[in-house]
Amino acid sequence: ATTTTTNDSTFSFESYMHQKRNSVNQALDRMVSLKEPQVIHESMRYTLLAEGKRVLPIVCIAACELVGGDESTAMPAACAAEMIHAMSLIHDDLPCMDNDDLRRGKATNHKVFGESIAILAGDALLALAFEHIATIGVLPCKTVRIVGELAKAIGSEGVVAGQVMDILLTGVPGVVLEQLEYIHLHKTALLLEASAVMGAILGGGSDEEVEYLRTFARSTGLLFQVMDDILDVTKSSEQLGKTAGKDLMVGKTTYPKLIGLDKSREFAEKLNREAKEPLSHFDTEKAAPLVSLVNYILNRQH
Ligand code: GRG
Repeated sequence: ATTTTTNDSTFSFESYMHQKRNSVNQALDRMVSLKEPQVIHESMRYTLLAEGKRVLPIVCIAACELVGGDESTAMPAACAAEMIHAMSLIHDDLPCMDNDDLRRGKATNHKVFGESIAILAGDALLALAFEHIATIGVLPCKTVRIVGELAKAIGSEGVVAGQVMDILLTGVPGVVLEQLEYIHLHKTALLLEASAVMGAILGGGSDEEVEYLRTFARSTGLLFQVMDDILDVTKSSEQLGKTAGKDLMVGKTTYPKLIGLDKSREFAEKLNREAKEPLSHFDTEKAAPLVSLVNYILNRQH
């Protein structure tokens, strides 16, 4: 088991993740109950409640706890981040985007509910995310700040921008490192950043603490994608004869393709250090969950 030893205690990351995942799953279940029209709520629940790592909500909650807040204060924003993540997965899988058949170990949303309902389920999850944040019951100035952070992170200069660049550059020869980094930063890192920042704001963190958590999450988000690219190659070569990974998919640029496996691993190490540095400004024991999360991303095998 992965454990992080701090001054006088040992922190168990597995049990922390397990406990947080359970409370997030329960909150999500409550927030999107089955009501009329039945089919749209079924479709929303189908992807949202399917098994996922829940990295975004856990980072939101852990950031809130790190600055002295508690889990329940962060929960609406944590669930909002997961709702937006789920809606982006539903839309990303559509035939007009990545045209995927499988997600979270199940048939994709549009395969089960049809394209119209899948698009609408994504739209409704996006709206619901902001509804939950708006009714959070904290000081209005905090609500306004986190609404702004989240909206900026996902709009046409955020996740959407990343997806647009991904579409425009897929299949184009000569994609450069800066373009690949732009895609990963926007598609993946900015929503993680918003999750951490929302948690820190809700937990009452100072501006300095909020910025430390922003830097942590940005580097962690990039690290997640670099590791994904590396795993794709290592998994593909392990599974010779089986279906090749995404890396071998026509037209997709990845870090190992651009700079090779060794340099990709070096880059991951650099991001690992950059993710942990801002956490060194907090109490070691309190920062253990987020430090362990970085280790988990760095060491995950699937
Ligand atoms: C956000 C307004 C808005 C629109 C969406 C379709 C689209 C625009 C963007 C695509 C975003 C996308 C699919 C990014 C990839 C993010 C990512 C890291 C997915 C994999 O996440 P995991 O591995 O999945 O954490 P689980 O299932 O564990 O949650």
